[in-house]
Parts: sequence; structure tokens; C-alpha cells
Amino acid sequence: MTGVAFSAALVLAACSSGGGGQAKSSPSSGAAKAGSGTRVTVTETEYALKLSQSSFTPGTYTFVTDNAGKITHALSIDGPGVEDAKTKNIQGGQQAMLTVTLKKGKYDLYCPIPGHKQLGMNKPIQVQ
Ligand SMILES: [Cu+2]
Repeated sequence: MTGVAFSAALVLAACSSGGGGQAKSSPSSGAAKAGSGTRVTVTETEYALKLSQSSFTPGTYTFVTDNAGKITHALSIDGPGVEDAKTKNIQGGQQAMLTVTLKKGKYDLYCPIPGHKQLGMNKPIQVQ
């Protein structure tokens, strides 16, 4: 048995020497420091949401919400670990930021102004 244990130790040593510079992070909640994440631009108009990127991996994101429309909009995000995260109301031509930590799963990005989601301001994303 000593021979087996010895070669197992060798394999472990070989594995651990190759990694190098792995950053460890442990996000425990959806709350994150404002402005600290990967920036994604959300352009809002009547009545649509457009994202600057469409594929997401788990991590912290700052959604820079740009109201390019004429009336008041906002951005709300719902999904695993993120509940009721939203920007303040954004006047036409103004911007607001929303920072959240996304995990694997499906999230809904939408405008929380009554009626707007139903009119098309709704963008589901898949984090994987
Ligand atoms: Cu809206």
C-alpha cells in the first residue's frame, strides 16, 4: 500500500503546481458595493430594454441604466439571491446604476413602472 500512497501524493503535487494565481472570492449575498462590478449598459426606451451584452457568467455586475426615452423609467432585477433590486426612478435622458451579484440561473430585468413590463420592457437573462 505504501507504493499506492506514494504515487497518489505525486499526482497531487503535480496538480497543485500547475494552477497559479487563483483568486478566491466568496460572495454570500446579492448586495454588492455600488459600482464595483463588471459594467453592463442597459438602454431604456418606450418600451424596450437593450443590454450591451447578452451572455453572463456568475459574478458582480453594475448595470448602468441609460434612459434614452422621453418618460420616466427604472430598472429592476429579480432572480436567485437578488430580490427587489432596483434603481430609483430615472427621468428621460438620465442614468442610474444598479450593482448586483449574479449566480447561475435565470434573472428578469424589467422596468418596474406600472404597465411598462407588460409593454415590452422586460429582458430575461441566463447566467451560466
Ligand atoms: Cu419604463
